[in-house]
Amino acid sequence: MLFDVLTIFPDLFVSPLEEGILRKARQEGKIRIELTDIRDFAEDRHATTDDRPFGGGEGMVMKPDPLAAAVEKVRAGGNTGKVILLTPQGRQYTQDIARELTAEKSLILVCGRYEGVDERFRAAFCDDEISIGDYILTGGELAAMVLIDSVTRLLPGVLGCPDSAGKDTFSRRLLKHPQYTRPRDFRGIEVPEVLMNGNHAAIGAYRFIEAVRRTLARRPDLLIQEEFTPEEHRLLKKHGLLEAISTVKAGRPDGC
Ligand code: 9D3
Repeated sequence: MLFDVLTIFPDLFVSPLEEGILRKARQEGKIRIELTDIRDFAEDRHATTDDRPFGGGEGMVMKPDPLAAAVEKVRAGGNTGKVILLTPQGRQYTQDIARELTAEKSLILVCGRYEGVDERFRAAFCDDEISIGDYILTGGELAAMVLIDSVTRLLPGVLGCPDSAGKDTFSRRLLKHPQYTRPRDFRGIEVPEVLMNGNHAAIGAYRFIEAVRRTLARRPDLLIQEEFTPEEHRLLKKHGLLEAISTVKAGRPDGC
């Protein structure tokens, strides 16, 4: 998959993309990341990419012409994919959107800065607009990296084990059960006995119940759409968790 990234800070991308799984995916040719400095497409001798908003107001707006010229350059270079603008006004990014994007051969990611981009560039060039959540960043660059990271790990052959991409927190809508490794005794706190005796059915049941307890406590919203097998239902009943789950599903996560 090809990611063309348009930014005024291409250097921000260097180190995050050059370590770990992303580095390996690039080396193996599973992804390509091309950085385009929007400033190279500015027309004046000061390489201006932003200007004051017509009508007045705080902050600066990214000029449409350097952005348009940068998109046209990557298009001419062969990227025919969707243009995605990273913006606080976009639809909120989720694992479902990451999965959708794995179907694309290439993408053009436009990182906004300042108070945003000129509306005429947005309307004429952007196919999609994505926000990574309700908090304020200084620009779209970190959001673009989040998107690249989360899409890349889903591509075939990127993770060692073909299952590990799908079996995470957000494939089944339950949080992960608590995990333990050596030592068996850490500062007087021991690993739960059930994990030490090799009874895999008991371990599976313990982990399922702990995952449900955690999800109920921290992310009850995730349980609303979750469905359980008859065996899981039996375990939930045995541990007295059925009522709490019904309450969540009835849309009253506070129990009132
Ligand atoms: C009027 C208030 N503005 C600043 C306090 C709004 C504003 C403009 C530009 C807030 C953030 C930004 C820069 N952010 C992004 O470009 C961005 C972003 C984000 O801030 N949060 C979550 N996802 C994204 S994607 C791009």
